[in-house]
Amino acid sequence: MASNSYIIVGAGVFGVSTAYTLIRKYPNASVTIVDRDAYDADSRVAASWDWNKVIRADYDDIIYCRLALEAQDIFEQDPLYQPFFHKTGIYWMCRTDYATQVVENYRKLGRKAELEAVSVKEARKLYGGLFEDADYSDVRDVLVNKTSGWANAGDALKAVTKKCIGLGVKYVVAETESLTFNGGRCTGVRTKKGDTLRADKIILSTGAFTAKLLEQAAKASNKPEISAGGRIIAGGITTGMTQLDEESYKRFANMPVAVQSYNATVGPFVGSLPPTRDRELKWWGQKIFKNTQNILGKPISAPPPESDYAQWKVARPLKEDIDYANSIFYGKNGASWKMEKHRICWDAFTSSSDFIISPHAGAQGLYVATCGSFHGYKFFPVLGKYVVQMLEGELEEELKSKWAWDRERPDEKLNPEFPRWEMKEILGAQAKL
Ligand SMILES: Cc1cc2nc3c(=O)[nH]c(=O)nc-3n(C[C@H](O)[C@H](O)[C@H](O)COP(=O)(O)OP(=O)(O)OC[C@H]3O[C@@H](n4cnc5c(N)ncnc54)[C@H](O)[C@@H]3O)c2cc1C
Ligand SMILES: *[C@@H]1O[C@H](CO)[C@@H](O)[C@H](O)[C@H]1NC(C)=O
Ligand SMILES: CC(=O)N[C@H]1CO[C@H](CO)[C@@H](O)[C@@H]1O
Repeated sequence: MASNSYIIVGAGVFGVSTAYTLIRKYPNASVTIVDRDAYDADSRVAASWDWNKVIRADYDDIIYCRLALEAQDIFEQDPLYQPFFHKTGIYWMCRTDYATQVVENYRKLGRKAELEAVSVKEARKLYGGLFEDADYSDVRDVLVNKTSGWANAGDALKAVTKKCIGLGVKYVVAETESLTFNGGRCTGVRTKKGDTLRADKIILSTGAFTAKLLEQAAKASNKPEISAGGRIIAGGITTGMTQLDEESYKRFANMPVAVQSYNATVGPFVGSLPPTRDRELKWWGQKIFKNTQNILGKPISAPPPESDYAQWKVARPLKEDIDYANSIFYGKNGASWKMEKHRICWDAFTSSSDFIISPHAGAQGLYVATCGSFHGYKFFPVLGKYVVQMLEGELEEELKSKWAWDRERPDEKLNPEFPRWEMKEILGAQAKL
């Protein structure tokens, strides 16, 4: 049974994919997206709004491997997504037995694994020696394949959002400050300006802001059970770009997505993305950080309070993280590159890096669909399908328990990607931004 009105807070991949699925399934339903930024704004805070993102299916977790293959098929075939996908392949410097596990997962899923693990010696010679000077210390093998690539992330998000609006989805630009309740039921959202919007189902796809929003709603309604209570952590990571000159561009234009992976002791994986049409080559850094603040009396990690999350104010120690990333991929080949743009990108994390796609246990009519945990973008074309299954109680058992609001959560220390720094710790004396 379809309920006929939905409010989705947040126009990143989780929210937009949900809106797109709903409006096609129920063309007469009222589907409203509320976001603090216009979908075509020049600058947005969404993690999903980016120059580019890696689209890969090489997961050691077989569930995400299956979902990523499903999503990648759509990126390749659906005319809505296809223009934004670039199937460049991947070059994955592995320090664990990840490569073997990925190959095994493909086999189990009955897919032809167009990927293989090659020795470091062989790998250095691939792609005309682009990665000959990378840091291979402790690397066991390099996973190379043709199936992965990258997407023009912000452009794809804009195109799908526009399509939703064309199909009748309403897009409201407003900051949601709180939620409204009638007894145990969530009935709508209240904006910062004081407007109230109501619907049968309220879906929060608010990314890094989610824990803060839930805290505000808990406080305003005197419902402590609405708090995220440690389930959702906002984490930040620095990205940086250089613009290649014509000559380097020729060399790097057809490069694969490159990844350096480590383990839970050393740190998260670091990546470098092929140049965009503006010849801009991108990295993300190795330092993933929380920004724990006192929010209504509780220590909660959230993006900086500025309306743009202060995402363009990147302090020197974070820029150095990008210089470091450059050095471990390109060594002397990239030593003279000048970094042109830096951004801090904020996402919502769980300790297992699993999404939360679940009814909120604290109120009826309230749902959470977010927590991309730094790997959510690639699932853009399929997220909505699973969110709608969740809304309708039809999510398969395995996904339901993996993405549940209430579940056992593993020790974050076992997760290499989990934020292990405080932002102010990295910024040190320069914290007075
Ligand atoms: C540096 C970096 C690199 C990444 N690389 C990859 C990659 O290569 N591949 C990959 O698959 N994934 C990657 N990810 C992860 C991916 O970007 C995220 O998991 C995903 O985009 C999260 O989507 P979302 O919809 O939950 O949140 P977001 O995209 O952040 O969207 C949340 C939206 O909610 C809005 N919002 C929040 N609070 C409010 C409020 N109170 N009122 C109104 N609106 C509000 C925001 O404006 C925003 O538009 C990366 C993330 C980062 C940060
Ligand atoms: C992680 O890798 C480092 C160096 O590569 C090694 O010293 C450490 O023991 C590894 N940790 C685990 C848990 O495997
Ligand atoms: C097994 C396999 O398909 N390997 C390929 C991975 O991608 C690189 C780059 O396209 C090819 O050179 C390999 O043959």
